[in-house]
Amino acid sequence: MPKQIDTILINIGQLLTMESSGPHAGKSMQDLHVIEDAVVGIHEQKIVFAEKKGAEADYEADEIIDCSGRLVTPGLVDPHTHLVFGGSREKEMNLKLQGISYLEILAQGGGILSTVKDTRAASEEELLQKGHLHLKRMLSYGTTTAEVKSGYGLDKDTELKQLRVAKQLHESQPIDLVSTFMGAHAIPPEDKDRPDEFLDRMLDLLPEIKAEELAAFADIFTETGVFTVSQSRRYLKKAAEAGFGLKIHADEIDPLGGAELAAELRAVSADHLVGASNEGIQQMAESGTIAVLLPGTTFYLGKHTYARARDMIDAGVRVSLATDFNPGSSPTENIQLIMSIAALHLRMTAEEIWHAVTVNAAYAIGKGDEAGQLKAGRSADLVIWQASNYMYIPYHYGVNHVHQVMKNGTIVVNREGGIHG
Ligand code: IZC
Ligand code: ZN
Repeated sequence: MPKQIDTILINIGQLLTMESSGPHAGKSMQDLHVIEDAVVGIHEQKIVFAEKKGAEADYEADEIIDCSGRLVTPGLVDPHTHLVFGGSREKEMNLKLQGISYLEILAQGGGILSTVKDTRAASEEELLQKGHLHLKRMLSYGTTTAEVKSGYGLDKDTELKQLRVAKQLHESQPIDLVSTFMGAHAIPPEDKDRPDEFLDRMLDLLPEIKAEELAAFADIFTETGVFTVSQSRRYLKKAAEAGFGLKIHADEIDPLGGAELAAELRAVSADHLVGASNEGIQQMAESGTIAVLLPGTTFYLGKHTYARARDMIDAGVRVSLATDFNPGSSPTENIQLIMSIAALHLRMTAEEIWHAVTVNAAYAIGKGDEAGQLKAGRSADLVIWQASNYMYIPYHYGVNHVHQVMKNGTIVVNREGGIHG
């Protein structure tokens, strides 16, 4: 008697299961296992099998999805976003054209601080509606799990408001969200001359955030004109003591030693790393801290020096990629575009890139056991692409290659289209 299950995907041209017992480090990111002519079985929201054709022989399904030779991969994981915010910053584009830098705009009370003003003024309802719009777009590009940071409040009420909105968003739309408390994103104008007292006030929020289960991670912007390495060390140590996983905005613009700090504190991830030193890279390889690279931000800031992904991979670092979706330095929900920029400017291969947006990204947000891989028992989160092979996605840039997105066994995005490549 065949076993009855909900759904079988047949005629998969290429299947990437990304099956792995941990994040891929360094050169092993090149080892991509591709199954040609594959099938995937799904029952009660979970994967039953994801294998070569033939595995379906013992099963019958209520629904057959014919993939007609398309590529199928795990749902993508975007491990660094700032997607809950008020307002937008299109007016800063002209300032950039005049040669005013990101940190100069911030020092003049714009940049992050302009979004802080708008986020403080926005109601919870407004933030929710806006968040829904952005998440709908992220999902349409194939993202089924994402991280989201607070940090546009910089006061108790607004930080908690942002985190509560993120929790409601997690519960009310398909993308699974992991929250990070980033009260240490900038120094608000009212605390301009007392950054340490400001950080203490943000640390005081940790017990409440923990009790309400509003965030799993704490993060800080370690940068010139924002927080120093020693302020960051003190802050993150307290956050770790309070039970939070650690993330750091490290060496984004100026090389301050953020990578070394991340390794020293055994942070789960260090993000940006454009200016990371050789020592910092080596230490991250040893500590297992995942590098979350954000090349869309470098591109959008109009810079020509990108994070040294090749050196990181050679040194054995676990590398991941994210959009950094935010209203200032990376206004895009499109992780496929980031995959193309990673190929062109980080010189990462397609094989490395697929690890960076699935399994490694999931580990970077503490979800390695749940997301980023297709294997029996896991949630059926997957993308059916309008392409026949995995190399095609970073290659044909700036457009959306999604055919269908499945979340927990249900098709949640359906875009008609042919097959490229
Ligand atoms: O709103 O500018 N780098 N934080 C640190 C950001 C970029 C987000 C922003
Ligand atoms: Zn960021």
